[in-house]
Amino acid sequence: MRQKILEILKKSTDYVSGEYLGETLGVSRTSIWKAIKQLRQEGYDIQAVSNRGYYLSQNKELYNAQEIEDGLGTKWLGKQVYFYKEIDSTNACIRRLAAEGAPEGTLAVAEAQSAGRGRRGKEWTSQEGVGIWMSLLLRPDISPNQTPLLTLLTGLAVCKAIQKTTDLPVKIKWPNDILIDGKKICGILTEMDGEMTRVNYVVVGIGINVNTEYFPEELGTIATSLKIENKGVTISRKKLIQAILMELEGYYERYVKERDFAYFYKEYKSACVTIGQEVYTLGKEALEGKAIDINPQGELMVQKADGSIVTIFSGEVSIRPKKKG
Ligand code: BT5
Repeated sequence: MRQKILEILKKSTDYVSGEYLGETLGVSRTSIWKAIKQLRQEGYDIQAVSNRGYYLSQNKELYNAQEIEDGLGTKWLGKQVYFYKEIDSTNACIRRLAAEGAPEGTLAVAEAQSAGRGRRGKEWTSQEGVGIWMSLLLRPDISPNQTPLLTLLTGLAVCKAIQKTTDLPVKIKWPNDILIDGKKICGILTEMDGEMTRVNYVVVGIGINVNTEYFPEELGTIATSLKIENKGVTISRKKLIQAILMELEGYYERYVKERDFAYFYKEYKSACVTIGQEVYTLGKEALEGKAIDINPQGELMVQKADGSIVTIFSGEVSIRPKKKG
């Protein structure tokens, strides 16, 4: 009933009487008043004036499950939303929901994360109220070694959605970062649960600095937010989530159907900032060279100083800053 009341109030430019609401929804005026009180507790700014009724002020945008579901144009992705004021990590949350049998497309969103993480246990700073911290549950019928491609598709979807919503010059740093002018605004963490040859489920975690104004010192030079880059103009998190889900649903359906990254790699390449740069990786298989291309399998091709070409399927690649002067 709360949802129906909200729908009516959102459409109306004037007060709506309790009597009208009661009649339309087939309930008593007391039930309407109780529902209104609950909506107010959830943060909706509803004014009540005797003899006139109820009026919803829509100056302040709310961010909750209902608002994300409202106006979401997808067929199945994000149709079941779990929303938390604070959670450890939305990726961990989706794992728990997946273990309980949650359906494909389930979305977890949090205002804040107390243990947001990046790859290999690195910390992901998830300040309250200013970012998109969300994870999706996918159950693709693909082999485990194809799952890194889901990171690339997600990156592409996020990039497209930001471009459509803001016009900002976003680029992808292969494989999982989205940057503006070299600074990170989004990271993607894809985790898989499965066996050697079978995927049980995949969790796609997306962290976006949307309306962040200040970063902790250690991120100051490497991170930025859409708001900072957008001349201080606040960006709607719910609209951005809806745009991302729309883009991603399209890419994912195509990928799972065709099982081929070749359909996307040209688009990915044109959004990718890594190509043409000097790059290096650390760790056991450390290497350095020039990123010369991305192949139709989504792998990064790196040419070493001796001219040989190595392909990297997934992992951490750093871009060597250009020398000044
Ligand atoms: C990532 O890891 O970039 C993946 C981040 C995924 C976060 C989402 S939020 C929702 C979901 N739930 C989770 O718990 N995680 C996902 P990686 O490439 O390993 O980058 C981690 C590094 O990024 C850190 O070591 C910092 O240097 C930097 N970093 C941390 N917080 C950041 C932020 N808010 N903005 C930009 N950079 C950040």
